[in-house]
Order: sequence, then C-alpha cells, then structure tokens
Amino acid sequence: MLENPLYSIRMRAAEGGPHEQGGRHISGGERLARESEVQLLVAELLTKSMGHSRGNADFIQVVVEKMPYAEVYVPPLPVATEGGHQVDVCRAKALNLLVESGVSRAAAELGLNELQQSEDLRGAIIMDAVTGTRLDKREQKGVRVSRMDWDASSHEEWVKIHVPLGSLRVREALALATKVAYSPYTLAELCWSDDPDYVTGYVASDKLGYRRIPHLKKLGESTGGRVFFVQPGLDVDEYIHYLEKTPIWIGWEGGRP
Ligand code: WAQ
Ligand code: MG
Repeated sequence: MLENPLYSIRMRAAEGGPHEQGGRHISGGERLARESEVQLLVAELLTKSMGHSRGNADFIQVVVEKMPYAEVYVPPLPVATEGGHQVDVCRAKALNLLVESGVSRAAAELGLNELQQSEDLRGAIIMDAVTGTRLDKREQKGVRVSRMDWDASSHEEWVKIHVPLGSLRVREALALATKVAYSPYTLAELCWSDDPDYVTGYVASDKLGYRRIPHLKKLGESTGGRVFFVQPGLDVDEYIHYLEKTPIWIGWEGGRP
C-alpha cells in the first residue's frame, strides 16, 4: 500500500457562490485514483462540472486526499432494467421494489415524496425504513457518499457484457449503489437524477440488485436526489462514517469476476 498509495478526489460545483453561502447545487463527483491517474481524474471531474444541464457553475471545488487505508473489493450489484413509460406507473414500480426490499409502504411513500420535492439536494437523505423519519441532520447538504470507484479493468470487463450501460453516469451510479447496499444497515436505496435531461432512476438493494426504472420524473424537471432506507436503531454516525470515509473498489481484485 505504501508504494502504491490511493487518492480520494472529490468535486462539488454550485451557481451563485459556494453551497454554504446559498449557491444552487450544480454537480458533484467522487473518484479514487492511483498516483499516476490523479491529474486525469481531476480533469474529468472539472469537465463534469462545467457545461452542466443544471446551470453554469461559478464555484467549483476539487479536493485531493491521500488515503491511509487498506483496500476492499466489492463486486457490482446485478443490473436489470424495468419497463414502463408513464411516471406514475414507474413510481408505483419503485414503491413495490422498495417494499419488496423490506421498506414499509409508509416510509417508501415518504421517500418518493421527498425526492419529488427536492430541487437542490446535494447528497442523500437517510431515512428510517419503518417510520420514514429522516435520521441525518444535514438538510439540503445531505450525506455525500465518497471514496468509492470502479477498479478500471473490472469496469472494462463489465462494460463488455453490459454494452448499452457504458456511460460515466451509470458507472458512477452503480458504484455508489453497490457501496451503499454493501452496508448491512441499508435495506434499499431510491434515486433519480436532479439533472433536467435525465429521467431514468433506480431502486437498489442487496436483495434485488440495481433495478433501473426508465421514467421516474418528467423530462425538464430539476427534482431528484437519493434516499437510503436503513434499519431502525442503527448508529447513524457510524453509518455516515462508512458512507463518507471507507474506501471501496467496485469490481474484482485482479480485474476479473
Ligand atoms: N452521495 C450521496 N448522494 C449523492 C451523491 C453521492 N456521492 N451523488 C449524487 N447524490 C444525490 C444528490 O442529491 C444529487 O442531487 C442526486 O443524488 C442525483 O445525482 O441509467 O445521475 O449524479 O442506470 O444527478 C441514476 C440512473 C442516475 C443511472 C443518477 O444522479 C442509470 C444520477 P446525479
Ligand atoms: Mg445531478
């Protein structure tokens, strides 16, 4: 590990000043890099933040940190794509998948409502899977999962057998969903993008895998975000620490399944 250190790279971008001074969230991103890849990945994150469909960022922050940790490899969740073109049909499907994953119907409905109302959520909402109570106290900031990334050769292999899913967006979403589902405290995740030009979202869980749902909102809307439904009674600080700090490689050590 010492000869080949790991770096965490995190980006956040806002319009109208920094987030903490009231700027509107435009984009964020988190990657892991070997030393030789740091410059390239910083450039990729800058590209992601500029020319974004949510607006023109005038505040962009990139943080690069050397990581003192051992490495853990987690294989990606299996992926399936559901049918359905109407938003209400797709939302009903998401609700059912959440309930099948062990979330109460009441909490699942509250989660869907939260995302329907969020236009400027920067991270995820942590929600009690039984009562639907919000457990993090982060408001618009939410909890940002970081320190996860695909192992590059594992991703190459994965794309060969999932040819239409080669985009950076799916790459990032599946890495995040896999890290979140890997925690024993997560029952399920609900996500759709806050980008007005992207309407596909997903429900993910250890039980059901990553289930893509084609129309969780109407084209042109800037609502969206993420809800992590968790076991009641968990230690919330410990859970947030795992999400923010524990480095996870998605893939297979050595590159092959
Ligand atoms: N940690 C926690 N929450 C996050 C993170 C993160 N690292 N990144 C994004 N979010 C939250 C935040 O509230 C964003 O506003 C919201 O999720 C949406 O982020 O076709 O593109 O990056 O299989 O816009 C899913 C479907 C796409 C992909 C999701 O999300 C597919 C997407 P975006
Ligand atoms: Mg977005």
